[in-house]
Amino acid sequence: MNVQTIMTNLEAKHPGEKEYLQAVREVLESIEEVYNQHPEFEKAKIVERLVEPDRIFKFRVVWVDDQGQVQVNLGYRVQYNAALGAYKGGLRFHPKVNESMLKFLGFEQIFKNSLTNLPLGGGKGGSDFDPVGKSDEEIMRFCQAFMYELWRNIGPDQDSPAGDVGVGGREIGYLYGAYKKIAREHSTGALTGKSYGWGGSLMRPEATGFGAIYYVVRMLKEKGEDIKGKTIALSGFGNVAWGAATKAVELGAKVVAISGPDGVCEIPGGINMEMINYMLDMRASNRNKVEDMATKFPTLCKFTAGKKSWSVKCDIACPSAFQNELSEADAKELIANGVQYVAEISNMGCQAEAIHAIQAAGIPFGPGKAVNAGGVATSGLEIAQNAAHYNWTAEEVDQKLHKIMNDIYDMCVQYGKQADGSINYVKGANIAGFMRVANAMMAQGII
Ligand code: 2IT
Repeated sequence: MNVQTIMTNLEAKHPGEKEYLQAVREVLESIEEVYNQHPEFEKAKIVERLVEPDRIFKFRVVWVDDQGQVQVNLGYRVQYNAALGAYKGGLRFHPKVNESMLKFLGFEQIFKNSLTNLPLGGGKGGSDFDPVGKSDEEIMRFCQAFMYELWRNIGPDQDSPAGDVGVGGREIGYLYGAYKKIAREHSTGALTGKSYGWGGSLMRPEATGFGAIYYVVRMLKEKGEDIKGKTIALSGFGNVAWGAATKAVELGAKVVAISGPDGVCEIPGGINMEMINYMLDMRASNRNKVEDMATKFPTLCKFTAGKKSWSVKCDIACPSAFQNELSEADAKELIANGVQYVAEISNMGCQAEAIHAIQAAGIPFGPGKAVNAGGVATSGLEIAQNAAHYNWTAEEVDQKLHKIMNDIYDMCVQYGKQADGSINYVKGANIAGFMRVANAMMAQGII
C-alpha cells in the first residue's frame, strides 16, 4: 500500500469529505508498515475495500414542530463493515451532521469495535436535526419520524444503533418505542443505550466515561503515577464528560474544567457530585450552555465566554465533546501549561497537527478509538443480556467493562511499543483494531 496514492484517489472520489479523509489518513499512516508485511492483504485489496462503506442509507425526515410548521431534515445510516458482526455504532443529532462526518465516525467505529474483542461490526448514523431549544414533544416527534424510515435497516442481528452527541437515554427511548411499534419486534437489542428495566444495561450511561478513566489510569501507571490528586480538564458537559467526571472524582482526581459551545467553566476546587448531577439537568434543558453551571454554583465556578477547556492549567486533558475540538494552538497552550497526558474521549477530538505536537513533546497521547471504546463495549454487553433475556448487576457489567479496557490498553502497548521504549498508543490502537478486521475479511473471502 502507498498511503499517498490511496489518499489521492479517495480525495478525487470524495472531494470535500474532510473528516472522512482525515480519519482514513490517520489509520492508514499507522498501519502502513504492518500492512506491507502482508502481501496477501494487498492482493485481496483489504484497504481499498475497508475505506468504502458496505452501504449508506440517506433519507428525508419530515416532522411537525410545536408551532405547526413542517420541518424537513436529512437522516443517515452508514453500514460500514460487518466482518466482525452486525453493524454497531451510535446516532448523532447535530446541525453539522453530513455524510463525511458519519463516514469518519463509522470508519473509526470499525477499529474501535474490533478493539473490544466483541462480535461487533462498524456503523454510524444520525441527522442534521438540531436538538438545541427543542421541546420534549418535538424531540419525540422527530425520533418517531426518523424511525419510520430507519426501522427496516436495523435489528439485533443486522444493525444496532445507540446514542452519540445529541442522542441520550430520552432519545433512545423514543426511537426504541417507535421501532417496536412499527417493526413489532420486542425486547431485542435493535437499539442499545435503553434504560434499565426495559432492556437497558446497568452501567451503559456511565460506561464511556468510566472506561476512559480506566484507560487513563493505565497510562499513568505506565509511568509509575496515580490519578489521585491529578487535575483533569474535560470538554463539553454531555454524557461522556459526566461519566468521566464521576469516575475521576471517585478516584480522587480533581476535574478543573468543563465547557460548552458558549465558553469554559473553570472549577479551581474541583467538580463535586452536586455539580456532576447538575450536568444532567443542563443537558435535559436543551439549552447547550455551560454558563448555566456558573450561574448555579457562582462561588465554585468561573465562566469565561469564548474560551476552551485547553486554556485551563491541568495535568490531564481529555477532549470529550466533538471532533477536532483541540487544535495545534490548543495543544501548544496545554504543553506550555505543563500538561502531562492527553486522552481523547471524544471521537477524533484532536486535530492531526495537535496529536503531532503532543507526541513530539513526549507526552503520552491516548486516541479516542481506544480510550472511549467502553461505551460501545457496554452496548455489546447490553445486546448479550438482551439475547439471553437476562440482566447482569452493575458490578458484573463494571467488572467486564474494566477487563475490556485493560485488554484494550494491553493490546495498544503490544502493537504500539517503540524501539526507545515509549508507547505510541495511536499506532497500537490502529494496528490492533485493523489486524482483527483484516484477518476476518481474509477468512470470509472476496465479498
Ligand atoms: O462513538 C461511540 O462509540 C458511540 N457513540 C457508542 C456506540 C454504541 O453503539 O454504543
